[in-house]
Amino acid sequence: MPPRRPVPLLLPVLALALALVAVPASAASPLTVAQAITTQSGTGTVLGYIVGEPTGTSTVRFSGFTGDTALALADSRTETSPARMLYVQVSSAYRSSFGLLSNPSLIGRQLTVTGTLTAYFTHPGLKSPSAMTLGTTSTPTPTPTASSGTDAYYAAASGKSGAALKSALHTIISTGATKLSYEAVWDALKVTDQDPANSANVILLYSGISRSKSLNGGDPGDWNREHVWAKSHGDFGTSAGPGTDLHHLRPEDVTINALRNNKDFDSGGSAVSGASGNYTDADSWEPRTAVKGDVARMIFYMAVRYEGDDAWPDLEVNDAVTNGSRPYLGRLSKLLAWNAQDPPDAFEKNRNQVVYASYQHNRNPFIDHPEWVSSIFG
Ligand SMILES: [Ca+2]
Ligand SMILES: [Ca+2]
Repeated sequence: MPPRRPVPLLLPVLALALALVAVPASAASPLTVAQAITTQSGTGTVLGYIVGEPTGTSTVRFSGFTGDTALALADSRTETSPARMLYVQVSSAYRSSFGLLSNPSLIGRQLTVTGTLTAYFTHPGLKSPSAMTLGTTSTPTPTPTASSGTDAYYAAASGKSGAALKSALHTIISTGATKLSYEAVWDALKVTDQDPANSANVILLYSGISRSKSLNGGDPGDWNREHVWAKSHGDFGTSAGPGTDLHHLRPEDVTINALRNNKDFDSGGSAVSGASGNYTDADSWEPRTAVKGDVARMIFYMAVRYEGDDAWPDLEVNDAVTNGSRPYLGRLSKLLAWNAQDPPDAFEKNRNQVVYASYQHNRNPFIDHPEWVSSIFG
């Protein structure tokens, strides 16, 4: 090839010209939240994740929102430090679409906002927005950053295995966890289990049916709150604690929920009418293939979360299907196999993140690290 002499000369010139153009053109390349925090002057466009509702200079509400007038943006969906958040004023024109009281499911969504970069609540902020646009997806893409983003959360478990890992995880997921009321679980499930294809609906766990959020209740055709760890196994009821723990509560059709009853999990039985792919016999329930791993990881979470060091029984997994009201749930060998055959997907990962960021502020470690199941229970 002949040498193309002008190109090497032009490239630095072009790069310089682009740099000069790009700096003031904030619309072309939005600021990160970190950049916006240090650039508190003029008009700017910022891209970040909606993580909460500012209530003071150094306080942000992550659930139970009380107003539509302000939201907090961060560069990470899992950010909990207000110091790394930008406080955004939601002016009246935007409140019905972007206020968190009216739209709690916006937590975790990406937002692009243009406005005046100036203090709000005596905190780095953005006021008088002239444009607000949501990102295109509410489901975090399962990128490597999703797991590397939780490294700090699991730091105390680093390098551990077996009983030591279980103990470390128990401390991590119990410390500072928020307990919901049973009533609050209704609204939470409408967010955690929202149908990604229809924001008016939730996905029912066993049946896989997409059903209107407004059909929550106790009548046939309604959906209700299924305790995947059956609440009679330890008899923990529905006061704030294991009976209201979102990590194992899922929407399910009232009739299907009653059929599952308090059975342990195992393979086999007759096909369940109204819940395709599920099987049941006198003493066990086999969930559909797509949620077998989800069920297993919920059960393993419960066994680690509840260790008998609080007001609640020590829940444990065993290989039986005749546990009745004892604080055990089986069958371990099947749950281990299901965890391996059905790894976490985007829906399950998103759910874990929403429970963490918006409600309980604890995670299911086995969704972030399914390999820890065999280390502890294998
Ligand atoms: Ca699954
Ligand atoms: Ca336990």
